Amino acid sequence: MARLDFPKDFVWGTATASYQIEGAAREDGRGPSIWDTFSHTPGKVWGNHNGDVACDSYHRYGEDIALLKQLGVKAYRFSVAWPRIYPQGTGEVNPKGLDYYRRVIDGLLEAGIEPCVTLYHWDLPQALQDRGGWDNRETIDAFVNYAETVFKAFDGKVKMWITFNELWCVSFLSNYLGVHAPGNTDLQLAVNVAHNALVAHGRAVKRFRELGIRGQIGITHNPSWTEPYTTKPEDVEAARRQRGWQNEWFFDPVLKGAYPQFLVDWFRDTQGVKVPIQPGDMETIAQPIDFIGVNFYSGNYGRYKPGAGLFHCEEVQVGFEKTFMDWNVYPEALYKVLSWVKEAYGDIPIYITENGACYEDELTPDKKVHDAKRVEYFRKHFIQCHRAIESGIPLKGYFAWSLLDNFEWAEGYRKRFGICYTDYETLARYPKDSYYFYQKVIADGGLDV
Ligand code: IFM
Repeated sequence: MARLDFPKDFVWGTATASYQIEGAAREDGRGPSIWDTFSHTPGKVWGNHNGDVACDSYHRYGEDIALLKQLGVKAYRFSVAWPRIYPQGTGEVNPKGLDYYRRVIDGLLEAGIEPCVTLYHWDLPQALQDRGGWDNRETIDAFVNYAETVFKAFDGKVKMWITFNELWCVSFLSNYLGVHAPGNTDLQLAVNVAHNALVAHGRAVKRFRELGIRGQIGITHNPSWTEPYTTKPEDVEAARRQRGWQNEWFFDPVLKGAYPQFLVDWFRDTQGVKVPIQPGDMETIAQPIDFIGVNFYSGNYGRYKPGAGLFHCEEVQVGFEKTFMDWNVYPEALYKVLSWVKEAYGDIPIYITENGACYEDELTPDKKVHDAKRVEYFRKHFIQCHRAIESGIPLKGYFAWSLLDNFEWAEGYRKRFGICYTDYETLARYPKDSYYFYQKVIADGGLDV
């Protein structure tokens, strides 16, 4: 047996997002978001579920904070719902929206937990979508204005800020693959959305610095790892394109100030799609940031197959164990992603801002959940985190996804990622075995493997 000790200042945390947990969709002046529209459109979400009530954290945040305190985390990552602050996206600020987050933030600080705020975890005000959403550069101005309001309101209390969560999902999953709100299927639109949101990120970081807001700011991407199935050049190239789409397309502009040229060429030559770069955009996007957030779940093997997806890359099934999302359990891919970040971008501090697994959990009659597979998933990923730190990668913290079972977007409530079980009938929360496992890892500052 070996002992894996983590650095004393390693930030252990857990994460959630506004639309997935808050509910209270029409309360205290909150305006509609694209997720209200999407989830209320029949057939878009499994079981036609929606986030009207979710985990009701808008009213039960005190219970959530008590769970976090008992868990022993140093930090809690949550997102602010833009339509609570600006119900129409711009215009008059809604003080009741800010009050809610003030209550959450003060509660966390009283419990000795650092709040980590994500400004955009997908709930774009519907009023902005009606004017083109992220395809319209006016949305960039609206975002910077919203960010400024939130920065000023919580300056000094929040020390860790994240502009955007997972722009691959915001752009390609939502506007090319049509799986998430607003549900479009247009590649040029998806590329525009990614670009404009990246500009919004850069402008918000710039504003953060100009205002002298205290703390650190970064962005969270969701890299995946496609390993070539063979060393044949066509397989290597196909896997490289697949990784580039998921990874470099978002990391390079932020950390290098340019899109990966091989993919720019690919989009132009094979799809007739161009990146709508305006003068000054790339400098704006590449504002220095303090850390990079990595949300990691899975990886795979890929090989060249004409016509397979955008990049002629087909996934090869090599026998990985799967989660209930049908995602491969491939912990070494986390190490590969972290190694690639260091190799490609140098010593930028990295936080794993999400990692976790979905399984079919059952609540026993005595209100326990024996989620052994999730425990094993965490254990294997902690081993890779430790390995990364040992090899000199500046990994500073880890946020488990998620504190609670919650609204899993197009999958509704049937897919559970929580370390606490949510009973959607009563809205009671029950810590699972994985919660107690994580609690012990945090208390011990590491684990035996
Ligand atoms: O639930 C999501 C989260 O909102 C963003 N990252 C992936 C999670 C699991 O799908």
